[in-house]
Amino acid sequence: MEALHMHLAALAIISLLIVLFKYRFPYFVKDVLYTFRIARISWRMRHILNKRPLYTILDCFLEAAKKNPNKTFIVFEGKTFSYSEADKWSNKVGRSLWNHAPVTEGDTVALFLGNEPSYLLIWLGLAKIGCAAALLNYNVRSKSLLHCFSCCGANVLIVAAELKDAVEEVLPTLREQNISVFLLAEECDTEGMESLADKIEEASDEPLSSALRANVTIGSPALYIYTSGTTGLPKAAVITQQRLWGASSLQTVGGVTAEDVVYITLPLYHTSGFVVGFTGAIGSGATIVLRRKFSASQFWDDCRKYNVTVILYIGELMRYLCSTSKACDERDHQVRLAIGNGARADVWKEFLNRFGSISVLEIYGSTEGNISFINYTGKVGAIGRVNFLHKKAFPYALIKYDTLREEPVRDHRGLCIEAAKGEAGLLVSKITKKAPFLGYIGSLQLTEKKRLRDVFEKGDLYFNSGDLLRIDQHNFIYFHDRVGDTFRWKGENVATTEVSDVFAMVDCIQEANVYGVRVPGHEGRIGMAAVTLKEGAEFDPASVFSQVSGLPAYAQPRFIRIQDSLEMTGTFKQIKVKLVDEGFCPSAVPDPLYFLDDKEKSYVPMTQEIYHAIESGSIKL
Ligand SMILES: *[C@@H]1O[C@H](CO)[C@@H](O)[C@H](O)[C@H]1NC(C)=O
Ligand SMILES: *[C@@H]1O[C@H](CO)[C@@H](O)[C@H](O)[C@H]1NC(C)=O
Ligand SMILES: *[C@@H]1O[C@H](CO)[C@@H](O)[C@H](O)[C@H]1NC(C)=O
Ligand SMILES: *[C@@H]1O[C@H](CO)[C@@H](O)[C@H](O)[C@H]1NC(C)=O
Ligand SMILES: *[C@@H]1O[C@H](CO)[C@@H](O)[C@H](O)[C@H]1NC(C)=O
Ligand SMILES: CC(=O)N[C@H]1CO[C@H](CO)[C@@H](O)[C@@H]1O
Repeated sequence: MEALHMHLAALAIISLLIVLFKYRFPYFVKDVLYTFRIARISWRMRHILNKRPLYTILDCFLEAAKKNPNKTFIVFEGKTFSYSEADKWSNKVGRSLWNHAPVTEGDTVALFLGNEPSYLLIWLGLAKIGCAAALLNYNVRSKSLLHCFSCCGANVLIVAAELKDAVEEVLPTLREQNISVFLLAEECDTEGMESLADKIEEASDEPLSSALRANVTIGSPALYIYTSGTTGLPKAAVITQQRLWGASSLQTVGGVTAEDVVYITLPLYHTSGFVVGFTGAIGSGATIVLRRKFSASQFWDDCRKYNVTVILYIGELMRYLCSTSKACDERDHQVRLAIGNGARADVWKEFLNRFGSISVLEIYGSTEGNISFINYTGKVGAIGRVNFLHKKAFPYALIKYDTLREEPVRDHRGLCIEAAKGEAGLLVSKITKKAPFLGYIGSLQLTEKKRLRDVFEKGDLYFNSGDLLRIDQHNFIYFHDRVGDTFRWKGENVATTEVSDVFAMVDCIQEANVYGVRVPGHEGRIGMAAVTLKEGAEFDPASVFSQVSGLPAYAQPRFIRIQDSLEMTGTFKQIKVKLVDEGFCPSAVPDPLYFLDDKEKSYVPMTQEIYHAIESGSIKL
């Protein structure tokens, strides 16, 4: 009896200690498990990178094609390609380019194509002859297209049939530079452009000798991906073979296996679509369901039709899915994992609410950046957690940032200052051998702009992410805003996404793009919003005002501009620069304009009179 009591007491004490420990360190187990998982994946990665001969993503594909030739690799508009078919077709591509285009190992070929299987198969073909691909955004035209093309150093351009017109526009310049242009069609009668589809058709599908790519190393470029900034022209970031493996392993982090079906609706010219989706699926051996364009109304139907288990998202895509009208079968699907970035806490919650318990792998990172976080704790809204070992391996910090001057705050010694817990700070990560910043091709100046020196010591070197993050008391990391997406008014920082989220709650409003505009005689910028209305809805000034009045006065948009549609980049990022430049003068803005009238406690139509009153200072803002 006595012994039993002793045992029970001991048990009680141990339980109490466990409870106390969990209370004090609630995330200890998750942190440890995560660390183990990452350590295991890093170990596997090192093993892959150290293999001799070199083992690239292409080798991984070839191995899968040998092992499971009949397994479905790509599904597109009802057509399927098995691993073996994809292998053969890409042999034809590689061979026809080798024979007809002036390319050899180490060259770069630019791809100007929409989402279609050829995109993926041409990349495989290029990899087989040791060439890199530059993934041109199919929305760019004229000057921008020429800029993107020439900055990657390619001498060959492959164009989708439907994009022929866009290339014809710039063809004279391309011909001057002796660029070979191939059209992905059976025939082509434009002078200076050759057809490619017929050449691929004729080429043999026999394997290409690995001697053609014998000089490829782990540091060779595999891809050039353009990052779409909101200002200036796009920049080409180099994705080496090593980096390609690194980013492709995200599916492994999420536990994706060869049993999975991955649904790609994001454009293939971006990292999320091409690397996280396509080469990631090669890494995990999964099947890919590819779609030409994202469609919110078709999304779940496709998932059901093709037994999709893994989806890729960006924040806006999640928002679009949540704004579709409810369907009774919207939880009827097999999707278990969503991989992506940019999910805002409210949309994320709503997404789980509506579409069932889908595990969300939210990744923070950028195409060219050197630091990444993932959410492993199941905390909705957080992009990750400060983890001692992660921070030791990849030193990073959040530093105080002056959003008005758009530069880090520096102390009297000229060094940066770490942001306090709970305060938004600029994420910078130390550039080291393990975490290099490879920069943008052909632009030292742009590369230099992303480098930050003298951060904590004279002479040190960091990568400037351009993102403001926040770390809370429990060490959870949250995305706050892009640096360019914050403006300062009356000495306060306004995060534009925060204000747009408020507009999303107004009945009549479909979408809002919030930005800051300059006012004569004032420091900083005042808030303005471009909005679109829901179909058939009227602008309702009173209800807009009642939502907006919940914001601090400095964050309330003083002007609203109603547009038919909001201009976006290819990945649905809102374009603000033009709107900022156009400002709020009624004679310069072609759309209906409203002004927040303090006295009326509502939005009133903006007039030339009000504009002059603001200019002269008789209306105080
Ligand atoms: C793949 O399919 C072909 C033709 O249907 C068949 O001859 C072959 O044995 C299959 N290969 C494997 C490994 O199942
Ligand atoms: C243009 O390219 C062709 C082969 O593609 C080559 O024979 C020719 O010399 C090049 N001309 C110039 C001016 O570079
Ligand atoms: C590989 O590099 C060596 C030395 O630079 C060169 O001689 C050889 O031609 C290259 N191989 C190919 C396939 O380009
Ligand atoms: C999806 O799964 C069901 C049940 O397992 C199966 O009958 C169907 O053929 C699958 N569809 C596809 C496109 O693989
Ligand atoms: C991230 O958080 C979500 C909470 O929605 C959770 O479902 C998911 O499993 C988490 N991701 C990982 C990899 O743990
Ligand atoms: C943490 C992180 O993303 N580190 C990356 C830094 O860059 C190298 C190579 O470019 C990658 O291999 C690392 O994964």
